[in-house]
Amino acid sequence: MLHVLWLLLSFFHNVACTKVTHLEFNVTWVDRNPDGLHARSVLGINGQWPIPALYVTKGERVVIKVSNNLGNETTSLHWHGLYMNGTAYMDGPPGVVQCEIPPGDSFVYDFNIEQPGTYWFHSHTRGQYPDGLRAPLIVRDPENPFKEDFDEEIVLSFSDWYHDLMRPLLASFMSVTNPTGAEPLPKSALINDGQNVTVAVQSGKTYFIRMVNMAAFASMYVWFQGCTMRVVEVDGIYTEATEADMLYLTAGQRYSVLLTIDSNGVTNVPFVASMDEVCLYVPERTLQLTNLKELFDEIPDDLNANATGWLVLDSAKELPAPIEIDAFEALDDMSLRPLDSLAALQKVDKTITLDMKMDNLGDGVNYAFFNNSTYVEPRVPTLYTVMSSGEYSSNPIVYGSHTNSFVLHGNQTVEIVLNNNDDGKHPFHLHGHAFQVIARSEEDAGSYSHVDATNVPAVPMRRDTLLVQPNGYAVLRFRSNNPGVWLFHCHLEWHVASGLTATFIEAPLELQKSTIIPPDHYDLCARNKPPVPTLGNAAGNVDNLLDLNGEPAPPPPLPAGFTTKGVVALVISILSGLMMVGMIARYGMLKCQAMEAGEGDAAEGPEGENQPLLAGSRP
Ligand SMILES: *[C@@H]1O[C@H](CO)[C@@H](O)[C@H](O)[C@H]1NC(C)=O
Ligand SMILES: *[C@@H]1O[C@H](CO)[C@@H](O)[C@H](O)[C@H]1NC(C)=O
Ligand SMILES: *[C@@H]1O[C@H](CO)[C@@H](O)[C@H](O)[C@H]1NC(C)=O
Ligand SMILES: *[C@@H]1O[C@H](CO)[C@@H](O)[C@H](O)[C@H]1NC(C)=O
Ligand SMILES: *[C@@H]1O[C@H](CO)[C@@H](O)[C@H](O)[C@H]1NC(C)=O
Ligand SMILES: *[C@@H]1O[C@H](CO)[C@@H](O)[C@H](O)[C@H]1NC(C)=O
Ligand SMILES: *[C@@H]1O[C@H](CO)[C@@H](O)[C@H](O)[C@H]1NC(C)=O
Ligand SMILES: *[C@@H]1O[C@H](CO)[C@@H](O)[C@H](O)[C@H]1NC(C)=O
Ligand SMILES: [Cu+2]
Repeated sequence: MLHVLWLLLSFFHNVACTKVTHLEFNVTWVDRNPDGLHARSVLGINGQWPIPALYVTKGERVVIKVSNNLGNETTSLHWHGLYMNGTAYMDGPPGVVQCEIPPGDSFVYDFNIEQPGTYWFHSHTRGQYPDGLRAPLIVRDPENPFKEDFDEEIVLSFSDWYHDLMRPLLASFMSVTNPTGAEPLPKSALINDGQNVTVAVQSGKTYFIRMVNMAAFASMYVWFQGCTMRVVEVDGIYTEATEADMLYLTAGQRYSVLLTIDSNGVTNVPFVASMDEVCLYVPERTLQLTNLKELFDEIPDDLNANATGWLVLDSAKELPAPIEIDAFEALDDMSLRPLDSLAALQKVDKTITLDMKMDNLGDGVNYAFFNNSTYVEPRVPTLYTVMSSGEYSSNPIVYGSHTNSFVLHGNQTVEIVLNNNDDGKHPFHLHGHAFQVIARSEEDAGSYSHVDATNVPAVPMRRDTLLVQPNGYAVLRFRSNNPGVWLFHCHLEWHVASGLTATFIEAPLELQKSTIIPPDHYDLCARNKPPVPTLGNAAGNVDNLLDLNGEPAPPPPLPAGFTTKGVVALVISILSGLMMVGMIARYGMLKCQAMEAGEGDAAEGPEGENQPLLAGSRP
């Protein structure tokens, strides 16, 4: 029955006169060395990496068959910034709107593109996209309001790059030996997944330059030496042209600018992507990291924080090194005004206040929390719980105790108050929407107080990914006019791993009525190993939707009175102990060698005995 309905639906879908683009993405490992310092496996598509930008046109329908030929990892794709209006089940995150695509398997994404602008697509499988599975997604606009103002388009992606693969990095990040949650540091900055990029330009022409930060962790300052840009798009939203000499892009953010190449510019123009090092070394976290590093006598490698490219007017002339600058002064995105002048949403129907922090759980590992709750993927993908829970779908309990789930009624004005009670900067991304930014504090402003609500900008900036300052706040508003299940999470991939995610279930009853999940989505779950249930609540309980027995859960809290500092002290003392043992062992070994006696056991003994102490306390 479902199959027939689905066929009928797709038939009517097809007869409408939309252009349909069919693509096949064969996801495989390929070997690359993008910073020239270290060759490694990266995730490519159809044997290509860098993965070329995907160009589509507004109004088009795309059908993309993704085949997972990785052999040793599952995968999925998310279309960052697209509203997926009517096709929430194509949004991508496993455990939320679909199941993982297992190795050797495939899955079809099929959706209409209704928004123009600069987007990107990336894996939404745990920790995967920084291994390379990401690329810009450009939606061309036949009615681009700036189309008279430029001659050609340029796409630039920025990224941080790690020499190790994400699997081992995640294991060391989410470990009792890293109790402060210090994030692994990248090795290099990349532009267009490489370095020393040159882009041919002509004097007197104006370029529409689309920029995407696809990094795992690093925010980037970006500037074109000696040039002033005019910002015209932020995360898919056209803005009134706004001058800027420098931009700041967090992971997940995009900007488009108009840049005119001055006819008296005689030389080639360097442009730089420079990592915000303040966001890489969060004092509270790296303080401990430094101690541990010192303890291990491990000097961090040089960080290649800057990537340079050139706009080339004359390829016969030299590519000058960029002039070192002494201050980073980027445009404040709060000053941007959407071109459609959409006024601030007033009369808030529902406010969700989220206090975020990082802390340790009983396994000694550092996690991230919204109101003391860290995200753990439910047993049943949340969208499938919506579809199979009837009227209970309006009760947030069915989505589990560890998914930070909030049910939104349709067509309401929703406000998110986000208090960042952490010392780090966090870029927050909402799926399925662009939000208005009603307020964003400076660093150390403390929590938002509704008394501050007097200064609402008349026409607030809208985007889908926003930087929130350390120990500061942000207030976001949007209309719940897009039934679906949408994640709200920090876009630093490390913090997704540590649980900094919430789930918005938007208009679930309407979703049930308006949506038929394509049958191959459920089939994919059945082919997962082990199979993923697609019915019932977060625990997969069908009979009693309010019974969450057996739901996936985080480790228990630390014993009362135990603090992060305590864990750090403990870990340091254990590690120091191990080092001592190690030294004794090495000393012993030397002695053994010197004596050439059969006492080698004594040398290896202590290490052998102590190793499990650490290994055993890992999750
Ligand atoms: C995907 O690429 C791999 C490696 O090149 C190849 O062996 C395989 O046949 C391809 N699969 C598809 C579905 O194209
Ligand atoms: C880019 O140029 C710099 C400076 O010449 C060089 O050190 C670096 O290795 C180059 N990067 C690549 C990937 O070739
Ligand atoms: C998966 O395969 C790639 C490519 O062969 C390899 O580099 C990587 O280490 C493998 N991952 C694991 C966890 O074995
Ligand atoms: C990167 O560029 C900034 C700004 O010019 C400069 O201050 C910094 O020293 C550079 N970093 C490196 C590692 O060259
Ligand atoms: C989160 O905690 C804050 C502070 O206790 C509280 O005001 C807020 O209502 C809580 N949010 C939710 C969604 O429960
Ligand atoms: C988190 O838990 C602590 C300790 O139980 C409590 O003091 C604090 O108010 C809670 N925070 C929120 C935002 O609920
Ligand atoms: C929201 O408004 C749209 C368009 O007016 C309508 O189709 C939809 O049914 C409404 N949804 C709810 C839950 O009221
Ligand atoms: C989704 O579609 C509905 C109906 O066309 C429309 O009212 C709503 O504004 C759309 N939502 C978004 C986020 O585009
Ligand atoms: Cu974060």
